[in-house]
Amino acid sequence: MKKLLFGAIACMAILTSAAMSRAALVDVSVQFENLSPTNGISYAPIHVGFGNGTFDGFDNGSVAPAPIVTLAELGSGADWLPAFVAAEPNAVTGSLGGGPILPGASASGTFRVDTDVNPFFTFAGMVLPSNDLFIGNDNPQAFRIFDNAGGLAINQIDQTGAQIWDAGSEQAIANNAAFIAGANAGNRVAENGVVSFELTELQTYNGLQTGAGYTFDSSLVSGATPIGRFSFSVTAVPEPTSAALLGVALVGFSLRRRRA
Ligand SMILES: [Ca+2]
Ligand SMILES: [Ca+2]
Repeated sequence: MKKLLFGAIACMAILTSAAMSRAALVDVSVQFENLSPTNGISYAPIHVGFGNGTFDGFDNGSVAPAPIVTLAELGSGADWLPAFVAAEPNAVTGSLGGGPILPGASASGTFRVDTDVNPFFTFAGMVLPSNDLFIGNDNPQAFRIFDNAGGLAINQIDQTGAQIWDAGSEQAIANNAAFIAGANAGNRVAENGVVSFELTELQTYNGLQTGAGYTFDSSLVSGATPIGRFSFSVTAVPEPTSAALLGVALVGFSLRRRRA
């Protein structure tokens, strides 16, 4: 009987320590839908990260930092993603979509995130066509996706036309714009401005053929027009370590029980 009691206590101790050491890991799926009307705006791949809320990629009213400039002018996350990880070595980052995300289309990705370490979501993506327009969150703590229990605190983030930023880095000249047929996006004329909300600049590209073949129409996108939506869903990560421990504990328990 003593052995049985000891076995039960040992079993509980192992299970308790397994539960306490458990990281709050989830697989979070992120989908970005381009809600812009047909012939409205498209997007370059959307770059995202889950972090601790300290990486701040840009500020409204200030000169855009270099990583946001390359992202807003050419759609690339080649500077922004490393800048995120340099600021937050434990952040989980990635990109949604491998090419332009056209009106009505979606792009998605799945990320393994420790909800205790990286509860905040940050995003940045170039608006197409444009010279330096983008969407993104100025405040790195604007979207706390996970609550303290590791559940989803936010399952959707909506964007409208009024939330489009101008990086203030490149003048709006259609011949130098990305996603305009025949233009050379590698050319640029410096704007020497600051980051600001900017919607009217889209008129620069009206009536021009986009890289996807449709003719762009800025009148389809007003400040209130839904232009994008992030949706989140989570799946718990199986825990091989605690499952194995549970197995060992149960075997030990039943052996002791048989002997007693
Ligand atoms: Ca900021
Ligand atoms: Ca500009």
